[in-house]
Amino acid sequence: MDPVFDDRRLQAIAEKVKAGERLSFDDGLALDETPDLLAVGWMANLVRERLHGNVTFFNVNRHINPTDVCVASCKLCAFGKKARDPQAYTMSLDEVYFRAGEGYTEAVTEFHIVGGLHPELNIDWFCEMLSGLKQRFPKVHLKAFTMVEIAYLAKRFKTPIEEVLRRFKEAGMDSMPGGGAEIFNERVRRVICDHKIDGSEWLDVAKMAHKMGIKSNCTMLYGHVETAEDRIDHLIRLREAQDETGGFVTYIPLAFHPDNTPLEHVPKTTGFMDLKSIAVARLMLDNIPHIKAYWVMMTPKIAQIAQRFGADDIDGTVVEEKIYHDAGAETSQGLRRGELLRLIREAGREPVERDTQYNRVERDEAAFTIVV
Ligand code: V47
Repeated sequence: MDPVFDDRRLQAIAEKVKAGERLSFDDGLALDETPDLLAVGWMANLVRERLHGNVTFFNVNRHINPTDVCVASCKLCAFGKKARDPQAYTMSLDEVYFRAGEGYTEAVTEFHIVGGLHPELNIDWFCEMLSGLKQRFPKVHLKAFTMVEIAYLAKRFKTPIEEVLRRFKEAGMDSMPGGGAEIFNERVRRVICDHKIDGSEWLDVAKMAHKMGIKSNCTMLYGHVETAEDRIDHLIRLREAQDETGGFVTYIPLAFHPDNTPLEHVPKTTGFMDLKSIAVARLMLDNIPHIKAYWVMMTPKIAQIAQRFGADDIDGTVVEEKIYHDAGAETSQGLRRGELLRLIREAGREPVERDTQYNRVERDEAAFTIVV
């Protein structure tokens, strides 16, 4: 029997959700603002099970951050450093290949590659990095560069965005991660990332990539100075772009971690808000196939519960994450495959290992008692 909600607005939204109708901006706001988290979670779970049944996806991946040198000074970030900072680093190409191969087993199916906006590393350098990685690890999917990095390289080296994307695709870039979207609202961007491309430019680069056959993810950074209206506006702008291109594969809400950033005074997000962000996204983003509860950011505990609040993905083993750990994340640097399986199974879901394009990866489980 369906539950009856005290909040009349939620009852009307639930009818729309059951009928598979698109939700409006006002519906989104009502979902974001209600304290009835269980009602929102119930609806999101309905949609999630309609789309993916009982399956929770995970992958076996490694993050590579070739440099933390960044010309931008975004207040949200604890990762980027100025070139003159003695603690800043930039890997040589050999170091990138070494890092990629460290602990490499046949298990790794994806390298997630993002870095700062380095003033010296040029388009050729990145092409060489991509082709060098492909040569050494031909079976590994290269999910590389945010829209922000692409737009920066285009501007810095006076090359059209389309040309940068074309060259990277030819060199081996298979798809793009969803970072750098933050919150599209300009007032908020001026506070948290005033040196970054604006929201429309982020969307334009994403749409161009999609039209060139390069799929990407998308994100939203929440829990800083944004309002509920800003969050729903962000989701609707992603939904509109997706109507146009169909190129977003997965949406990942990212909770702001204030430690070691100029916004250190901002309180950390709560479990309530983290779960709400997953559930509202599942309901609003009716055209984006997957919602990821990124355990590094939400903690494995919340990412596990999120599997019953709209999420169908928990990300992967990750291995050596820097961006969140520089901002005070207390989660570990990587999760073992067995631990991911335990989290998913305990939530009553069936773990399915996927590659970046959500093809199932078949494994001999017995071979995974030690590695990864
Ligand atoms: O672009 C930076 C955010 C993003 C902080 O596509 C911060 O599969 C919180 O995009 N507190 C990088 N967030 C992470 C990212 C991502 C992660 C996992 C999977 C995928 C995917 C993408 O993290 C940045 C920025 O939006 N970020 N600093 C901070 N202090």
